[in-house]
Amino acid sequence: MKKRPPLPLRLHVPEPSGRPGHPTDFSYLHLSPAGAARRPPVNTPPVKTEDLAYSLVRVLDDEGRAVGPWAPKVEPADLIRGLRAMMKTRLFDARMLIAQRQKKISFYMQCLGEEAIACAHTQALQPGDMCFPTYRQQGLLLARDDVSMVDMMCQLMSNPRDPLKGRQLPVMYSIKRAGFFSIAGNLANQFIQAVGWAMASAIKGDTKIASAWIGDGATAEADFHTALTFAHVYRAPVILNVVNNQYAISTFQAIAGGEATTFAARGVGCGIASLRVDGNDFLAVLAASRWAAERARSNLGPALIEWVTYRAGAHSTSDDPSRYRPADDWTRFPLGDPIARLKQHLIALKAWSDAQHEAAQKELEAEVLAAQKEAESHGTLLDGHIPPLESMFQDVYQEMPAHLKRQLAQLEAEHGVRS
Ligand SMILES: Cc1ncc(C[n+]2csc(CCOP(=O)(O)OP(=O)(O)O)c2C)c(N)n1
Ligand SMILES: [Mg+2]
Repeated sequence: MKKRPPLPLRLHVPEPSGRPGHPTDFSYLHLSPAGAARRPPVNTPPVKTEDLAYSLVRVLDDEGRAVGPWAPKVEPADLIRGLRAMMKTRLFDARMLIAQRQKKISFYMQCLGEEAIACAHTQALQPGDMCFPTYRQQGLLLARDDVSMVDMMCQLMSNPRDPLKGRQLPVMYSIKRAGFFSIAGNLANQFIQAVGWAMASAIKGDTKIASAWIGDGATAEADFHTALTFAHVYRAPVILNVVNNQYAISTFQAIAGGEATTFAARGVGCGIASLRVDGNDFLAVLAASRWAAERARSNLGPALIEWVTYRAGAHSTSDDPSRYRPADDWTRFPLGDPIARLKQHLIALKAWSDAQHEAAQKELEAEVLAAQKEAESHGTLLDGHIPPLESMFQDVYQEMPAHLKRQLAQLEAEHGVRS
């Protein structure tokens, strides 16, 4: 018998199902109907969550009803608070995007379409818990009453009232008392930091948990996998959030490994209880976040949650998504708009109305505008109001060493700064 010549080997390179001019085929998402996914007890062993890592936890159905075992017990007042937080986040983003175009800010990143994830998650956390966010979780701050929009805007404008004194890129907030760890531009390190913080909390016998954040693209970094190993081995009290918004700048999520499996399935493989959840469904986000938080708080170990959502806007102000995907892609995304979905639910409950929605929109618009006016009164990038030069010598050492004292004196002599 003649031997068949060996097959030439080839690699598989995933391709997105949509391109400019070609509408995306979203069937790759493998959605489950609302209410279909089961809700296991919080002490379920990780291996028993396998089916939930491949299906999709959803609560809100197409009519805006809350259905199935994940429907959370929640007061309409808290849902209204959540709705307003999402609306405020969207308005804040829209205004800051314009401010960047007006050159008042050097750079901006919106979370358009992803607002439910941060705004609902924050309702499942307690004071003292610590989030290790990426640049797309501004909703964690905007959902809180104790964080000033003016301070956030001053950080974006790098003006003298910037609490971070111009030392961070715009958007890279740091507000410890609000449970918001300093954002780093280096992707994925949030995950190991969060797991380490959670382990320290347990070592101290504290009661605070950590919440780690990462995007679909950044899961391809080694830090993600290191974090999963430590979280699993020591049962660290941490929630591991993977925000799958379908893109990492222009790169489709399949390139980071979301084509033949799910990001949630990474957790199960590492011995971590995992869920894949509709990230545009405020109620599902709240229910899954509570489940994971209770698990972490009860020494039952970490949980990984893949939030399925869509990055409706550009990656950042330096990006133009119409170059690599259909410009109207978001309008076809099957999980819809998180604000519209919660609004529909509240109206169905008779706890909200179109008129109330419109009034809230106007009120929040005025609030964001007033904050912007106040922030701009401290200066923007346009008028060159930056933190004083001598501030770069501050907060570095407890006692300023001799060489820095010399440099500061030199600066004073040359530029007339106060020492
Ligand atoms: C270690 C590292 N590699 C690359 C980059 C450049 N970079 C910034 S954002 C980004 C895409 C991240 O995508 P994803 O993790 O999906 O998060 P998303 O922006 O979609 O929220 C890349 C590659 C970086 N900041 N850090
Ligand atoms: Mg992404």
